[in-house]
Amino acid sequence: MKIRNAFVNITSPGRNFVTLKIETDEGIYGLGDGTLNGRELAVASYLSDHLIPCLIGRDPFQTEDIWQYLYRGAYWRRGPVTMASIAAVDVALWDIKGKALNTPVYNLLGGRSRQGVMVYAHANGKDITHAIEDVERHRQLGYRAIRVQSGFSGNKSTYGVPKATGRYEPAERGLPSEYDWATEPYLRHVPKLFERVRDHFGEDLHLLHDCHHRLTPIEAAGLGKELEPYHLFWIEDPVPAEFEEGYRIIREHTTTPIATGEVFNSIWDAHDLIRNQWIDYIRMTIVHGGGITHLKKVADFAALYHVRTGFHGATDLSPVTMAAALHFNTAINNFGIQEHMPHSEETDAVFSHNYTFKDGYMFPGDAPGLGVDLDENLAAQYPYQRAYLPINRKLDGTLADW
Ligand code: GCO
Ligand code: MG
Repeated sequence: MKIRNAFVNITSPGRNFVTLKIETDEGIYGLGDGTLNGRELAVASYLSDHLIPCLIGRDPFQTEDIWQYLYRGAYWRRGPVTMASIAAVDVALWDIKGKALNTPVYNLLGGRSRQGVMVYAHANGKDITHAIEDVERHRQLGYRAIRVQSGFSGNKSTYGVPKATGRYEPAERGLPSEYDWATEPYLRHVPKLFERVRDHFGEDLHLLHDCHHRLTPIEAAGLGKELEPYHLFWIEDPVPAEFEEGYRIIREHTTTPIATGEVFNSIWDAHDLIRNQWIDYIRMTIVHGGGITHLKKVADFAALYHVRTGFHGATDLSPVTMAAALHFNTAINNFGIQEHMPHSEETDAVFSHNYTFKDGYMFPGDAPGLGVDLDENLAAQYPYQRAYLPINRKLDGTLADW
């Protein structure tokens, strides 16, 4: 079998997605996700202008060699644009391989290691009372693990909580909008939030929280300590994740588990964090981490240090990535949890898929390959729309981490 052609699809059914479709001379095709929130067109160009010409005529079964060719062969390694582009190719090739061998991708990665993939949902509210209502709503939907974010006095708006009513969506159309940020009221607020949530729901639920890169190591260490009585599943991205040694300070002070890495794109971003056991969960996922081929190596390395996976799964990761992650999570031994932020109906209509949700677990389905398809006619009805993640400023105007 040979790769005959490949092309990039950009569509915006509620939000932007970049999808690579690789076609073979035997009529089998595969899909890969290359969505990089707010930088979609850079990946599309990297794929169309630089990668696709190198793929034509190659054997799509050679996932390892093609990965090495695109990674080592470029000389310029790593970085989110490069690695999302390589991931799009890699995942499309695994999809082709599964379809050609008539088996779901999880069977190519070791087979089933578990019955289902535990996922966590997002609950949020403009204050603690509304957040508790949203936790209850998700509990009734069957979720056993719930991330909780809430607004607090001292900040007009914050990460994870929609500004107006409606779903929370990370990117907003148009140019970047601006939010304000004050650390002190946030640090006073979060322990109260989890005290109330635990009081209300007891110990049965797994509770998670995303600090979204906003604290200093010593602030995060203090927060982790104050949260210990509420037994969180994790706190996520307590400090900007490229600052690896910051995690050592957090670790020295608290036993609250730590997750990070959704912005990582290489094993070298996580190497010290893992080998020093400064984190418990690695969040780098398939689309931003160079695809299945690279993530398999990362997961195996992490397993040596009792670090488990907790893949990023916000709405900017397309259903193609969700499917790939579910196959991956089904097969590896050191799976921890998977983030699940359901896509809009428009997105699900453009990307029909075989994966399902029931009682807090997701299942990849048994269709050959990944079990996702792209309705190109419907996709064409949703042209790309410029969108960005917001930016964050301290109350005096200083630019801060979003
Ligand atoms: C999460 C993330 C997202 C990101 C977004 C960036 O944990 O789900 O932090 O909300 O901000 O995916 O594109
Ligand atoms: Mg996050």
